[in-house]
Amino acid sequence: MKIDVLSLFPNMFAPMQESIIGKAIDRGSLSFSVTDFRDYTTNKHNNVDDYPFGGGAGMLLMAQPMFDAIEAIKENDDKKSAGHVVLLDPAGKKFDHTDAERLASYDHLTFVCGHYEGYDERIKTLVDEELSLGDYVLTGGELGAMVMIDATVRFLPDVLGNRESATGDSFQDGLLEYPQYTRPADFRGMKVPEVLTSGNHQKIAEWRLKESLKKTYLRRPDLLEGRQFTKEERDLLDDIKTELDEG
Ligand code: 21W
Repeated sequence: MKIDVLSLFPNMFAPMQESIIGKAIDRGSLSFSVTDFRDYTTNKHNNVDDYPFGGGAGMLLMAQPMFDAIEAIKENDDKKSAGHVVLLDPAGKKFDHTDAERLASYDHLTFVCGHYEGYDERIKTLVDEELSLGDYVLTGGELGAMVMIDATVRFLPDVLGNRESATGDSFQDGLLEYPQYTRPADFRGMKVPEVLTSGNHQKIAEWRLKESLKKTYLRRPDLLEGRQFTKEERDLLDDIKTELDEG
C-alpha cells in the first residue's frame, strides 16, 4: 500500500517511523510520504490561507496550493493517480472500524489535512470522502490522519505478525473484549477466575462470551442495537440481566 499525506506540518508525522507501522515501511510493505502543500504556494509570502468571502472570523485554506500539491502527487505516481483521497474534517463522517477495513482495500490512499478554521469548499472536488475522528475540536487533521492510517494498515496482511491478527479483536465481532489474565494465578491476593485454569475449553469460551456481552451491555449498549444474537448469546444476556437485577 502507498499512503500520501498533504499537511502544513510534516514533522508531526514523525511517529509513523516507530513501531509496527515503521517496520512495515522499512520492510517495503508500506510506502509513506508527506507533502507540505506550502511548497506549492504561488504568492510571494507563501500564504496558504485567506479571509472568507462574506466575512467572519478566521482564515480558510485556499484551493490553489491544495490543487497543485494533489497534481504533483498524481504526476509522481506510476498510474498518475492520488488513489482514494480522504479529507480530514470535523464535519465528516465519524471514522470507525468498518471504514478502516474498507480503506485497507485501496492500494493508494491520500489524506488531506487542514489546520486553521476550515477549507475553501472547492477543495472538496478533489476528495472522495470526508472523515472525522469524533465530536471534539482538534487544531488540525494530522492526528486524525495518523489514527486512521494506524487503524487501516493493521488490516494489511503483511503488517501485523501471524500471532496478532486484525480479526478477533474488539469490534471485529461487534462486542467489547472479555477480561484476560496471565501468570501468576494469584497476584497480591487478586485471583484469576477459576474457570480459566479449569482446562474446560467449552466453559472458558462460554465465560468469555458472557463477560464480553456483560461489558458491552453495561458500557456500550449501542453496539448491541440491531445485533443478530445467537440463541446462546440471548440466553447469556438474559442471565446477565437477571444477575444485575438481583445483585
Ligand atoms: C477545527 C477545522 C474546526 C475546522 C464554518 C464556519 C480533522 C478534526 C479535524 C478544524 C473547524 C477531525 C467553521 C475531529 C477535528 C480538523 C481542525 C471548524 C469552523 N466552519 N476530527 N466556521 N475533530 N480540525 N470550522 O477537529 O481538521 S478530523
